[in-house]
Amino acid sequence: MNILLLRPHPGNDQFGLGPFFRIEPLGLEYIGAALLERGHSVTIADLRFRPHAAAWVRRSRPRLVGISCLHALEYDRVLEIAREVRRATPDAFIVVGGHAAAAFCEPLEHDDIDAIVIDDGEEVVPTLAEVIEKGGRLEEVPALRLKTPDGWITTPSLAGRTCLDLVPLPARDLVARHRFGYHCLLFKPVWLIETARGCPHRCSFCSVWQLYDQSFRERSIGAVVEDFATTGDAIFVADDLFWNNPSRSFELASALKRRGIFKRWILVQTRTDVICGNSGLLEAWRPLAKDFDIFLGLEAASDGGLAGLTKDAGVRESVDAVRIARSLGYGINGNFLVDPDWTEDDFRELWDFVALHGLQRAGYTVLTPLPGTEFYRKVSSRLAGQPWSNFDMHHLLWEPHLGAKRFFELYAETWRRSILNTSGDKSLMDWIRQVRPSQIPYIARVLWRTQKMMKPGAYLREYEVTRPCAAKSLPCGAPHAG
Ligand code: B12
Repeated sequence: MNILLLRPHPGNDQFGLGPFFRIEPLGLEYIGAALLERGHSVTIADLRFRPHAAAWVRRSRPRLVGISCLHALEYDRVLEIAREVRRATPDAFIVVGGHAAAAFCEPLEHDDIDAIVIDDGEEVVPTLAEVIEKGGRLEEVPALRLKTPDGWITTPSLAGRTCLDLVPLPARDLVARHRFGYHCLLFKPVWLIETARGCPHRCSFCSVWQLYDQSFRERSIGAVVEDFATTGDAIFVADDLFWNNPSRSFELASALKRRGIFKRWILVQTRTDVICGNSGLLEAWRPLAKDFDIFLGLEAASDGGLAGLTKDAGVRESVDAVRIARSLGYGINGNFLVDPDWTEDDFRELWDFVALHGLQRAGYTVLTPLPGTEFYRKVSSRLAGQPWSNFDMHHLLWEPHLGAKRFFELYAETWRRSILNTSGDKSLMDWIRQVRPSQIPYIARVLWRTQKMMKPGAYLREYEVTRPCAAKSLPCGAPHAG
């Protein structure tokens, strides 16, 4: 059967560094591998490079079209693509899946979509393809929200969590034509590798543990080593929580070394307390790449702030983790969450913390109730009418405590204190001196774009344009109605 898998362009990405992190659609590549194994003919089209879904439909003549929806900010875009596909091929079966679709599927329950996969795709999509091909009962395909003549229904769950070794390696050849388009800032091309999935922790803003019931699954060492051995020099590790299982992580590092694997760059994401308890593990991993960066969810500058996010770690761990990682030669990138309900003092506390611990490489996002979290359920009545593209963590979804104007002044000032501010401690010339001549135009573009994040007026204009109509009639500073 001909199957077309589509990765949408996320749409509104004018704030943040989204366009400078273009990562391969690994979920679709695993699903692609599972489908190829069953003898199907699979095309993956990355619409971030060639946007017209209808052209891909004409070329691949699919009976089944899968659209991925990784982030909540993509819901509206996914619906537009489903509409375009439906017009181009009215008889094809259209299924949507991916993190945001599985974590919160309601916005996708629309006539142009036939089903939504609410669990991992590599087990469900091949079963779905088989049932469509043989004309079986769709209600028996597990883990679906399914459109029926009587409305949307939920099919039975999978028997258990999908074993990650069900599909040992992704079908990366299916995106070979886009390989040189996948990059993280200056690292190009970049490969995305998954060694484990899920997280046992319970941070209130995160939808991952809530989707996977705090489970944590690992791929076998052999499969991961093979994946590292057959990919390129710059690796983004997709794991929600790297180094979570120390003994297995030691074993993986040894197996990679035995195979002679050495990369130019590796990026992993982990928690501060994982680093504090495992400096030996970090020592074992460090020789595996020339540059090795860690992305840390630092989130808040005080124990109270961290407790409010159910982080289950304190600022002591943040400070120690940064010290340990730096002493071993890791680069630290992090992120802090800025709460719309903050006072002026909260901003100052964050600035002082960043300055004291030299965290100017960290970034900042607006604390956002992401669909699929308890936090979202609690505040959803305040969010009525918000376009989904605003759920990118750079938009305000309700009027902040300080009023939008003052909030954005302080938010922009927070960014001005980062190394991205070319009028700050690190000038444009300092950046340019660090890169090769051929990279200068690109780094100039990145910096030009990021200066916008330091301009309160840019946020304020966007806020006025994109907030729901009902809220627009309120004077600035007045709380939004329900
Ligand atoms: C890689 C990644 C990115 C990359 C690239 C994403 C991209 N555009 O391609 C970058 C770094 C750019 C990124 C950015 C952001 N991200 Co992101 N990202 C991830 C991450 C870490 C891994 C995704 C991945 O590839 N996993 C590995 C593959 C194998 O798994 P998978 O994608 O889940 O695929 C499986 C299933 O979902 C399903 N499936 C997947 N696709 C499909 C399609 C079909 C048709 C079907 C049936 C099934 C299916 O089957 C697959 C195989 O089992 C996830 C974490 C996560 N656990 O999902 C966060 C995550 C998706 N990101 C998140 C967020 C919040 C963001 C940002 C908003 C963060 C920010 N501070 O700005 C930005 C948004 C950028 C933008 N404007 O688009 C949140 C989303 C939460 C939500 N509910 O919306 C997540 C869940 C992280 C988190 N802990 O909260 N992200």
